[in-house]
Amino acid sequence: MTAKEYIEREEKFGAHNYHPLPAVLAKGEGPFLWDVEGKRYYDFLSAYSAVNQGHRHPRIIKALKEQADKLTLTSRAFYNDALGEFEEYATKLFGYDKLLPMNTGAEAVETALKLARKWAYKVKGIPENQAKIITCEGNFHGRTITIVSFSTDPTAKNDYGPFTPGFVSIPYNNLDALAKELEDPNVAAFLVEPIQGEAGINVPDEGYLSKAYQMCKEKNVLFIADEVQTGLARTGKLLACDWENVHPDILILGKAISGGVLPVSAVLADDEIMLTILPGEHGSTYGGNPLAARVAVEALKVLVEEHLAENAQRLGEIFRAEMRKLQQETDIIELVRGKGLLNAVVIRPKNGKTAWDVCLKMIEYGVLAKPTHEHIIRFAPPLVITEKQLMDAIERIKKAILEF
Ligand code: IF1
Repeated sequence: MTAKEYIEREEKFGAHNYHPLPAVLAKGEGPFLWDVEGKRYYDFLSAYSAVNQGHRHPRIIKALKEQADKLTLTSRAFYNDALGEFEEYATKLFGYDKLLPMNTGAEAVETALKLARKWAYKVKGIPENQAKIITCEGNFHGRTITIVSFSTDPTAKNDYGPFTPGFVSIPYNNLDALAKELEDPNVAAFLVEPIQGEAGINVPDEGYLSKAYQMCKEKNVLFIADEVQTGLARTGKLLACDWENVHPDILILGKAISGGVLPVSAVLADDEIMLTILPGEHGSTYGGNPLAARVAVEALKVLVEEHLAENAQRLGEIFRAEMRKLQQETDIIELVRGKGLLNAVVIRPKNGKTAWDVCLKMIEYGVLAKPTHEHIIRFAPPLVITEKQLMDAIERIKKAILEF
């Protein structure tokens, strides 16, 4: 089959809830992807930071295969011999009493919101059904009806009402707005992305997270960090919150916790919060399955043992410096921003050409990246990329951009 035929089949039989770039991929390894015609690309999306460890990392695939030959799913009706290892490894790595495993990022966010509400009623003493959760404008936390209830993106939200009440929205990176909302004694939690991904790699001012955390503590409000995209070495530290030495009350992880192999997500918190949910009050059929648990442990160990945070930090500096050099050569680049290997280049649309057209041109030169909004291109390669590979990819990106 040709690429065109693959695309037509998906268009015909699949729902139209995505508009993919026209690359039909068939194989991946490390920082590379290959299409059905055998053309090789540098992957600069990393499945939205799910493949931080690179495609098909040998250690993770080995863990997957070994466990697949033994046991894949038991449900939580019984114990299994793998989940405890995942819980122990992750809680010690991130410094929490307990872990609650789920599958997708959205489910982990939902879990965190449920925990915050339970804690509000059982520990903080907020009157029944009065708990409020503060969220940020421009957020992206997933696709469930409750989560889109506090989205400010009409595309994600429109026509999905009626919405879940109990959420308020404040401008991101604005401590005054946070202070005002925190005056309400019924506030249970503040939910925040350390860097806003969908909003265009929106990096807050230095001190924002630590100040916000401190303000929450003063009001006995839980600080919930959604590190689904920013976590797990992507920004040059194990967690983006580590940049400001913030230890969130509730930590949400997903994506790279399985290295792009299976949907695995997790919520971490201490006993005071986690033990408010009692047996039968929350769960998931696949959450904590032994296959996912083995894969997750190996995926986390790879991040730590291969020093991928350090690599992301070092190569991120190089990437931004090279893009800023390029900015001197062309007026099409308005801005370069990011942290570690989570970066965005903001384009000045020219002659009706947008970030989408730049991405199409990059495909020609063997680089896959995805626009967010009309004018922003996200650059987030797997963290196993080497400096030599990065420089090769940058040359290709430069060529594509300079053609505009
Ligand atoms: C899609 C963006 C990225 C997330 C944060 C929770 C979730 C996500 C911070 C939910 C998911 C995705 C999903 C993907 C697009 C994408 C995305 F462009 F929308 F913003 F990564 F940048 N918290 N992010 O970023 O996790 O339930 O999907 O496992 O196609 O919707 P999920």
